[in-house]
Amino acid sequence: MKKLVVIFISVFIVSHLAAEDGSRLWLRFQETKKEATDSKLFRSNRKSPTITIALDELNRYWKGPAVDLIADKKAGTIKDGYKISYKGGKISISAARDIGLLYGVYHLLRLQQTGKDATALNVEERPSYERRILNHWDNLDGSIERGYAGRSLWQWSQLPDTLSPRYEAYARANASIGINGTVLNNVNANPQILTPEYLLKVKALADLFRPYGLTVYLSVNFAAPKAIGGLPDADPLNKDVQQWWKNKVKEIYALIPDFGGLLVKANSEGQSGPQDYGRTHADGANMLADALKPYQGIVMWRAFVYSPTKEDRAKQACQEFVPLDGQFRDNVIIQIKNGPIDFQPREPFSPLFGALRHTQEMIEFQITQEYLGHSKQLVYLAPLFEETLQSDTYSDGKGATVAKITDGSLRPARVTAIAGVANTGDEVNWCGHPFAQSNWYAFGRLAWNHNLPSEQIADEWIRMTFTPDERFVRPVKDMMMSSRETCVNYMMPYGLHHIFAFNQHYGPEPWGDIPGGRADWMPWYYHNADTTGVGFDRTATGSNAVAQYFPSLNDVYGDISRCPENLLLWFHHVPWEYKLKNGGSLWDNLCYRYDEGVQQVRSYQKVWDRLETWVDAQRFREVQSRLRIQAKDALIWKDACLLYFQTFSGQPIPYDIERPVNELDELKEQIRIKHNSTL
Ligand code: GCW
Repeated sequence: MKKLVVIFISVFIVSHLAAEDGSRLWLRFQETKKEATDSKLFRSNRKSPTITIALDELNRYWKGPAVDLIADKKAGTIKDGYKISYKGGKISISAARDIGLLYGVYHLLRLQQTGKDATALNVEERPSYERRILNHWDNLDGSIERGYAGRSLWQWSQLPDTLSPRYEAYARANASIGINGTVLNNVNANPQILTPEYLLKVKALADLFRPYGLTVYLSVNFAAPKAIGGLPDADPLNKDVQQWWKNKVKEIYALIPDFGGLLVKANSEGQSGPQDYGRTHADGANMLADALKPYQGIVMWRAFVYSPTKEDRAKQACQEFVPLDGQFRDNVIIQIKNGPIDFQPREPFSPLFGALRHTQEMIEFQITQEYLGHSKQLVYLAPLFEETLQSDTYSDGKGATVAKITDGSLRPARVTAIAGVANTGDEVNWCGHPFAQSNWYAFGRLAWNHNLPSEQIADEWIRMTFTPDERFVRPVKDMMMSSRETCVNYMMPYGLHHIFAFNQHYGPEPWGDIPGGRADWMPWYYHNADTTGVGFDRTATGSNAVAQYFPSLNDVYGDISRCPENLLLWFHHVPWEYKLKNGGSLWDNLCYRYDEGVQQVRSYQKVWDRLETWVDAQRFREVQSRLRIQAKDALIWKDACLLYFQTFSGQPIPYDIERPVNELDELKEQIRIKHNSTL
């Protein structure tokens, strides 16, 4: 009998929770049953499509007291900000813009969903950045560069006539976390996006997104005037080229009056740019800025530029852009990746932050996990984002954090913005890994408030996405909060970087070499392992990249005894027997770190398996099977890196940790086969 009851209960739990496929993201509000007259509980002094959405959300999901939405140009709120107050049994949300009211409604729903008290409120919110933008690396053929959650959400062949219901769901998800811009296409841009045919498709999306406050931007190919405009060149000083862009921008604004602007990857990784014509990045950016200026559009010009010269790749962005400081128009903003190389598991912040004193700067994060385990590994990225934003650049003495440099508080800025490379695709759960949704969420929340602790964001997300029950929230939060460091441990501890398998950037390939290939794409370029030690000497005796940082930070980074250990091999070539702060040698510590990473993933498996009763069957299994993959892959990372580096260190792997279970030659062969199958 007892057994039967147990079976009955577990069947009940499973079937009760089984309906979840992750498609609702963190927006798992429960419909409230209201009488028709209840809609009077929610009122606004203004009508607009945005306010209709806000009222509808309240009607469907809000269980608390009556809410007034007060649109008031003089509400005293900044930009998209809002105020929420509670008086006489009623909640009022006031905002200068309609979108502020919608954001306020999502604030209330978030409180409700996370089990927080939604009365006794006295809240004023204002965004850290005016433009909070997703960058989609989506191609027009439906593929996504570095996308791991299926194909593009944009069904270009069916647009503009057929509109997928996911477009609106996407806009709503973004609005719920304050994201207000989206660059629809890959920075490796197909010029076709600017043809009249595609612009009509873009307009259809812009029209759908507008009520959710989501503005559309496009990436453009600098050579477009040549590629689709029939001009002989794309020289930014050529009057015909300038006129072509002016006409094109006019055409865009005639279709999309609130179009946001253009994103450009120029003279980088094979993309064309002004340097093709002996012009500078400023010449190129300003030409586009002049075309956009009459419509209040902006240019986001990427600083991700490097070429295979003898110069350390980490130095090249500063070398290119610092001499141009002050030459950019006031509607240009330089979009800088968080680190000087490329979205690695850990990098120092890019030294370009703060180095441009008369040029607006924005940060670009990567939400899609190109270098952090794709959609197979559980890695919560908010601690990485937070680490960079709170890094002190010392550009203006102590306290000049990347956050303050980019949000306009340290230096006046006409445009403030932040970008994240999206991790969405057409998979049912949007992001592939159920936990990858947390990275989209976290990016939005940090873009709204860059001082939010990543732990608080994780807490909110878990409660909304799974359950507010503490017995679930606590262990899952611990797992998320340590997950980025875990990934660093089993992939690239102590500042190692870019030792990934060529091109696919998933597994390890520290031995990787393509004879005659670009040195700056080869792992050995970055790790420099030899019998004396490992790491990239970026001090004065090496590339001297440390000199690009401000004093006193450059002294710290440049001094092996003061350099933070988590960046040691980024800045120094360190002898294998060098003693770290704990007294152990670099080699021994490296081994312990890799092993620790493996053990941490195994501990996540244990944590997750114990939580089965709290999660619906589908999402439970999806996470469970991905953790199994992650555990296997962490072991591959450890064995590959330790066995490979051991060929240089010549030292034993400390006897108190698990022995490698893979042969180096077999690992090399496996990766080689993988390469061939993806070619
Ligand atoms: O990280 C590298 C990626 C490229 C990407 C490039 C960039 C869009 O491997 O796929 O191209 O960065 O940011 O431009």
